[in-house]
Amino acid sequence: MTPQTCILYGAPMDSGKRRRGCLMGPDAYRTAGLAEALQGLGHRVEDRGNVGPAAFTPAPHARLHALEETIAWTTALADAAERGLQEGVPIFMGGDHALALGTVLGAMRHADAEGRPLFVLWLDAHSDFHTPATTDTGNLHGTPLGYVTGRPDFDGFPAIGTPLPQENIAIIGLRSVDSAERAALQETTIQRVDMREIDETGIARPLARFLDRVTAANGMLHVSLDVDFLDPSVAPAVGTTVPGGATIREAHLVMEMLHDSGLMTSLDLVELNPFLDERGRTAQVMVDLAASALGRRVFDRPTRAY
Ligand code: 5AB
Ligand code: MN
Ligand code: MN
Ligand code: MN
Repeated sequence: MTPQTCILYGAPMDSGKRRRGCLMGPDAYRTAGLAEALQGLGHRVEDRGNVGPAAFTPAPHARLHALEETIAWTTALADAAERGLQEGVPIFMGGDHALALGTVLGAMRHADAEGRPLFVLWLDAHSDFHTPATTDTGNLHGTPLGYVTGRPDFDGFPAIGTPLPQENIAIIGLRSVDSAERAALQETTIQRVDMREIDETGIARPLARFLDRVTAANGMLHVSLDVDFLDPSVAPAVGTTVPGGATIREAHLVMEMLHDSGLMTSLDLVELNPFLDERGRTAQVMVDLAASALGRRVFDRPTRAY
């Protein structure tokens, strides 16, 4: 296995939705031993501590929750991601999924500078394709894919430059898409893999199809792993559980295939809410999945029960 420089950033962002607790995520990953797990695989690991939002002035807003704070985080995380990518594989320990507004933007800037296309793999029950104008809940953790693809109404957010091409995105694990998102998604070329397709064909085939496209384009690959990609029975610590999610086996297979591909250039671990966890089991599952994406083999898996 090729040793890599893994750069850990805590992103205790909690402004992407109303239910609190994701701000404890980074410490849960540290407690569950993320750095040690990656070091144990032979990687160089640096924990750069926590990122914080740029300065902001909160303003009351009728519909959107914590808009100014979310924009301030987006600015700071885009900078961190762009810098981290110059030095290694940045791994963002979230924090809710609104953090990807920033991390994907930073990855877009970096890929642009490298003259390479960026691809994004979104592992999630949800499509997170809203805009500030279409979200019913006002929770901006449901908007990052809308933002990076250049959908309208992201007033006040950093300008994205050239939008991420739709055909460079795959969303795997879908089983909860709002009607406004569905209507918009159907007009796109985003590769959408729902749980029915996974049940019918397995998860490896659609993933391999996507990874082949990344390879063919010599692309960089940002992976965004939402805890609710997993079934709530194995990953209860998330505010937006949806039954019928990926199993431990499916999730590890995805991570192992990512490692074998050698394509992953940055990673988000998002939506862990340690306040909702059971003796740290969800944090532990997420650490194990990150380790699989960085080279842990099936026979290295601990026998610990989650
Ligand atoms: B997550 C919902 N579509 O817009 C909304 O967890 C849920 O980052 C969004 O995937 C879930 O609020 C956002 C109902
Ligand atoms: Mn999400
Ligand atoms: Mn989700
Ligand atoms: Mn969620």
